[in-house]
Amino acid sequence: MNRKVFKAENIQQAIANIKEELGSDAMILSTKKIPKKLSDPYSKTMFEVEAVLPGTVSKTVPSRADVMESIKDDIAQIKDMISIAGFGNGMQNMVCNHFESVGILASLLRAGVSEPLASNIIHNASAVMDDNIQPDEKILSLKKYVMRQCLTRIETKDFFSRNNNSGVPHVAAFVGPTGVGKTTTIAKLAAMLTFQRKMKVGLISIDNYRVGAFEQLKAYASIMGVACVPAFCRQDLSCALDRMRSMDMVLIDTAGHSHFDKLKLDEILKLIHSDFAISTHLVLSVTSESIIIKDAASAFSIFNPETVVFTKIDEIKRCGKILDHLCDMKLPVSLVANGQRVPEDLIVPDNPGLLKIILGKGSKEKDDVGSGKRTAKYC
Ligand SMILES: Nc1nc2c(ncn2[C@@H]2O[C@H](COP(=O)(O)OP(=O)(O)OP(=O)(O)O)[C@@H](O)[C@H]2O)c(=O)[nH]1
Ligand SMILES: [Mg+2]
Repeated sequence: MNRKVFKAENIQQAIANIKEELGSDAMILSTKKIPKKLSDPYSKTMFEVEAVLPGTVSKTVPSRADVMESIKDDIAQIKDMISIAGFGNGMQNMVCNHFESVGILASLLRAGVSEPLASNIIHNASAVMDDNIQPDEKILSLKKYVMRQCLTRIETKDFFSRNNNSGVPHVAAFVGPTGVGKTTTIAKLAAMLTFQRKMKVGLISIDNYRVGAFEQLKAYASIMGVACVPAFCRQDLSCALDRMRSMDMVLIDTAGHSHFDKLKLDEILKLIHSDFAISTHLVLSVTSESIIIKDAASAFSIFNPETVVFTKIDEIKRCGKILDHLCDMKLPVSLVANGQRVPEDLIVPDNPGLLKIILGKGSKEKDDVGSGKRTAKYC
């Protein structure tokens, strides 16, 4: 017999046995981990290594393509192990306890999901997995459970789909730190609502802080043929809303301020949160450091935002941190902006679409976990 399977408690021992029996020229065809039987407390985890003598490979191996495929898989697994080895001990323990999770865990980490969240997801997914499942099906099944775990952590809301049935326009204000893309997102959204959803849209700028802020919004509004007015005090805002009462949707652009500037945030809050029924939407750029996003989300929570908008996903390679932020914020995502082009670069994601965005970047081409197209449009 040319091919032989060697069983041992570890790979090194199996290789030693192969060398002893087949000689040091023997070629390894495959390796497999056989988990210990849960029903037998005395059973041990074993490894199976399949080996063959060199001159006999072509007769025994079904095809060269199969061998190449198996080598590719092994290399991919080694790469995954190496990438996980760069993380803390917690990750390595996780892999030891859930050997089948190597590839999926590496995908989550490569996508930018934090170590604690990635291990929590794998842990929960493994816990609900059927123990009696065949080893071959384990990886596929684990992927399915991991996707479910991720989906339970995200929520989307097509907030701006509502048409005006109530007789009064829905008024939505966009708040957030400086330069995150509030004005640009409003321009994109106004175009989408006007031209795709056939809604009557009005724009109001209450940004009296930055020079040229109103002109920026007005320029977009003029191109679209949409009404746009400034409002720099409560009376102005009241008049502006009165003028726009026949609209379906009124979008309010606010001034960007540092999340540390409580006074400025309070000024905006006083202006928009009093007699007016205005929903707020928090705009955050994914290019900001995670700690800044976290602090900003906390500071802007005084506005009690109904949804969050993530911008500039085109500027980063890995969007996994969005999953971490959604776990903290517990807000539905209404929009995702993926570029500077107005109106094209705006996505209204559904849950699977958002998950593809979150996990899509950084994952391997053929990996099921997050194989979505980065710039897929969901409008
Ligand atoms: N790459 C990229 N750039 C974007 C995106 N959204 C907005 N920008 C750019 O970000 C810059 C700031 O955009 P604004 O819309 O002015 O940001 P803002 O939040 O209104 O800024 P302030 O009003 O000053 O707080 C502009 O150069 C936009 O073109 C996006 O999704 N991707
Ligand atoms: Mg602005």
